[in-house]
Amino acid sequence: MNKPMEAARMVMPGRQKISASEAFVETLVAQGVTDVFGIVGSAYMDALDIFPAAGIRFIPVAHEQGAAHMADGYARVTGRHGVCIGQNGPGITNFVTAIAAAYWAHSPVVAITPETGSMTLGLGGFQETDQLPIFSKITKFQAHVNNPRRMAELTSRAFDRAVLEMGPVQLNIPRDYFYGEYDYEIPAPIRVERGAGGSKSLDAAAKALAAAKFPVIIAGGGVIMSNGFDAGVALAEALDAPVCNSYLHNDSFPARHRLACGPLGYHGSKAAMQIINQADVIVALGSRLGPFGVLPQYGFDYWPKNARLIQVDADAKVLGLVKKTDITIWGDARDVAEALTARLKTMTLACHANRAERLARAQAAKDTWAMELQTWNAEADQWSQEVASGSNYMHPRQMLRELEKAMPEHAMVSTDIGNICQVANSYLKFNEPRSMFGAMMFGNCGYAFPTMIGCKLAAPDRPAIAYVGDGAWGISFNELLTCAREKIGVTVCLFNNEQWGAEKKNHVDFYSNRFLGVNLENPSFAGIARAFGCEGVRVDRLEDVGPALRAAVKAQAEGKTTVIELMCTRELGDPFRRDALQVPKRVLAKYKGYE
Ligand SMILES: Cc1ncc(C[n+]2csc(CCOP(=O)(O)OP(=O)(O)O)c2C)c(N)n1
Ligand SMILES: [Mg+2]
Repeated sequence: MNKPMEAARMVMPGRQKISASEAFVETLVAQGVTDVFGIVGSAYMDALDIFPAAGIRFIPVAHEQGAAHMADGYARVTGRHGVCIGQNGPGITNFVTAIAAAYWAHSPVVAITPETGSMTLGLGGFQETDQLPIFSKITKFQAHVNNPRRMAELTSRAFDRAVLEMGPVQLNIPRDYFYGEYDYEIPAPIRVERGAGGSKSLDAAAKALAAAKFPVIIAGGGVIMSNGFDAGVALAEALDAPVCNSYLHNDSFPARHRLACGPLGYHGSKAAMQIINQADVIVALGSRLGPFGVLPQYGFDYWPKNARLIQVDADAKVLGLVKKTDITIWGDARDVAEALTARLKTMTLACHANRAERLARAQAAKDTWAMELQTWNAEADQWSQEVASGSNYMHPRQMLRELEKAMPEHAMVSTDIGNICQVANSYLKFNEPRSMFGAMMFGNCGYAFPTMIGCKLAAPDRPAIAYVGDGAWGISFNELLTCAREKIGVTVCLFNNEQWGAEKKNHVDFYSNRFLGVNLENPSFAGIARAFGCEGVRVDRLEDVGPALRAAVKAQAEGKTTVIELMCTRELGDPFRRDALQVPKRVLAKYKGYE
């Protein structure tokens, strides 16, 4: 750190009379904030004005939803807070979708929401809405600064709670409370050691594992959030237990490790499903076992009926919520993994006796799945075959394989919500944590691109790649402006199949191909990218996919964002919500035929 920056990052000592804006900004500094995403607004301009002097970069974006997604990506890469701010009223309501997404990504985002002035509250003035209820179900904590004298205290508490509870928080500040001078002391951040949970439950878990004949580990998001990647590997090696990634956490265990089986869940690894199906004891390490992530796949209800389940999570509220547990550990995934490994080292393990046979079975499942993927070039259903047969474009699976082959080391990849993005789950493999950024369970189209911009800002030396469908791109491409203006280099793999494919698949499967609102007529997205001051290339041949990705990643070093517009056939993989859709039944005569 250079000298002026060091001075900027020195927090005011002791108790002093300073302005409320200064107290706010000093608290951000104390909490380690160096980057804030948002759109400029008069509501907080008094504080914004002094961000540079505090060593805080303000990243102006195109849409506040983008700002909050960027904060989410930033937080998920660093494990530190991601921070976003906006104008009271519309600037704040624009955050909502992205904060809901951050909630289900367990991401410590701090949404700073200046609100209408306290002296006009309720009068229906300019840009007024009740900002607390809107976020009440999508934040872990809401701090409302009810008196400017409490600015530092409540700002600090919001930041503390975001990491304590691992989720977004709201800091609501009436805009007039940025003014005035009061006595403040800047609180030191509170960070707790979580620990491994109770020793009785750890002993019971170790005992169950020692007796297990076929233990299998599910490495969840908690492994990543607790920085427990290596501890997870050590536990797996102590048992020689195969490891499945939980849904959309393909970066929770190294893919190249001999015990790795790949992800469970939608378009996950068939090998992982076959292997966990044989388990007699499962350790769900840092996973809430979300219902969508454990649904039957490929027509296979793989969850073993008689296995004993040891669930470990730092959030007590998710323990036993979805799957009945036999042993329940309220603890930090890393600490629990270490505590279990230490116990197992002193015990005789039944699963060591049949190690060779177990691992051979697991390897066979992995080899079969790898071979199946290798030869799975196109979707086999009738509709997919018809639409693909007349097309010169790429089969999505073949294209995804080319991307997989060209994927650089240390890559960060975000995935959006869409059919091709979900099929990609089978082709995304990582060897280090904090590398995969799925849209998680809120499932909003438009997640991947802004999130990856936040990731890139937090980890500028890592290749940053967003997987986005053409429909979802329409929701999010405005942030190309941010990339061009701020010289942020990311790579967009834009899957152009000229349709909202994931929803169209439901029309095919349930609505007799009555297509409504799913076909897209697109402009040249590569051309639009260039018009925005970014790079744009259109690729419609498999052999060009890898070189295009490599060139685009290289351009990131110069702060250049590239949109690789990948032209795909309209074929579609398995649908998202087979579990939730029913064959339509019509009663009224006027709706006959709509069956
Ligand atoms: C904000 C939002 N709106 C609507 C949906 C419903 N939805 C889920 S997937 C999908 C289609 C995505 O299309 P596209 O991005 O083109 O990807 P594709 O399925 O074609 O690969 C839609 C509309 C959603 N998940 N999020
Ligand atoms: Mg599409």
